[in-house]
Amino acid sequence: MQRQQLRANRSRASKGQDRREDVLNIIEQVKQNGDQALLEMTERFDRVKLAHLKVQPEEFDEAFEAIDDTLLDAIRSAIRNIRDYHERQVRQSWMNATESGTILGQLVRPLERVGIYVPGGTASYPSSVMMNAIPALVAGVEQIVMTTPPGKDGRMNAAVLVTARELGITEIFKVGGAQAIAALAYGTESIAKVDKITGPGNAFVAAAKREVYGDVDIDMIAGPSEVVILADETANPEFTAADLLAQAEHDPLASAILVTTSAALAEQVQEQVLSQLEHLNRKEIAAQSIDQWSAICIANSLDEAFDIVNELATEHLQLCIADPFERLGKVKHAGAVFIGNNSPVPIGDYYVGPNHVLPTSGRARFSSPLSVDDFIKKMSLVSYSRADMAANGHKIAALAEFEGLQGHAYSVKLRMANSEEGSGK
Ligand code: HSO
Ligand code: ZN
Repeated sequence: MQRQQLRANRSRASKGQDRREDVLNIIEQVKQNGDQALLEMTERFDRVKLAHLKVQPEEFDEAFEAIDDTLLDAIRSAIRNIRDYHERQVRQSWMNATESGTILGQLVRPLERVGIYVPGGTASYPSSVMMNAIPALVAGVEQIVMTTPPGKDGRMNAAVLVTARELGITEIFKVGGAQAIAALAYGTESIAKVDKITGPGNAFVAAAKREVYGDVDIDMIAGPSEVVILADETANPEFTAADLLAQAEHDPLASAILVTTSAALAEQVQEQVLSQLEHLNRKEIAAQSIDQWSAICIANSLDEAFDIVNELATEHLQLCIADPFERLGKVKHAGAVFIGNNSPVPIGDYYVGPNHVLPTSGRARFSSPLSVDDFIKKMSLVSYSRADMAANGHKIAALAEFEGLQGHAYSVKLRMANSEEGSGK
């Protein structure tokens, strides 16, 4: 595969996303008819007539009964690890006082109300609940509401409900698609408007998020999953192939790329991919991703391999090379970097701590994993001292006068006069 083709790889993110007309229509209906519109659309799109939009207390009990102890234990351990990791991201407010008595600072505040969208069907993942809710909880967000489309029997994925309950989220509504995004953004009788919407979704959800952005904040719009594995002759071909397929099985549009300095490894991985593919339950999906969006690149040197990796700015990067920590400085762009033989992407998808919501489609050039920072905002704080006003007021007034804003200049000059007379504080 040529470099140019690799670059074209990014364009797959925009495939099949032309839903604007339909979405605008849905948003309008939700704005006008609120809960009634949600119930009607759930009947039309999800084929279920609901008695309640909101998940009822007994549904949580049923969900706990439906899942086995091993899964519950795994959910609890994952929550603990992810919480520990995100707690390290918390920013403190700060204030700094100078000798002349001026105090400057930055106040950190959590968002008040956040909406998390959880997709339905086979992509209704408890891990998505953890990855979106935990940074919000750690940031101190007090109100978290979740929406997810119900199954045809009117129920929700039991593990999703259990995970939400373990996190203390009980405000959950059975509504999906663009109508859920509209409800979160503008509010209905039963769903109060939020400040920010996060979480993955299909093309309708992504298009709706784009439309409501500005009225509320949104997280980044996720494209199909990607992995780039940079491997030398020390890498294990069987592991490498399994890791490529673990990404490919996500989506027919997923991309799994091996960049290697070893022609022998390339050959072995190719064979392994084809044989392991046969054993996957999502073989058809993975096969499409492998055929259309995946590649094995043989680089002439490790430096060239890193150039390719940086050009791809991939969501997940695995470094399966000798002395990876010594070469880490060469990695410029990736959503998350996994190092060594025991660090396949799924450990990060589920368990060890970092967030699995990562920049895709080359956006790792300029954006970061979902984090506590996405659920806070900052306010500036200024308390200027009389001494500093007396010393610097004329400079501020000069800037204001240059901009033709006499009112600005006057408000400063008044203080200067005040401080010269020595009255006031
Ligand atoms: N690899 C996906 C996250 C995920 N994997 C969820 C399994 N479940 C996007 O980074
Ligand atoms: Zn995954």
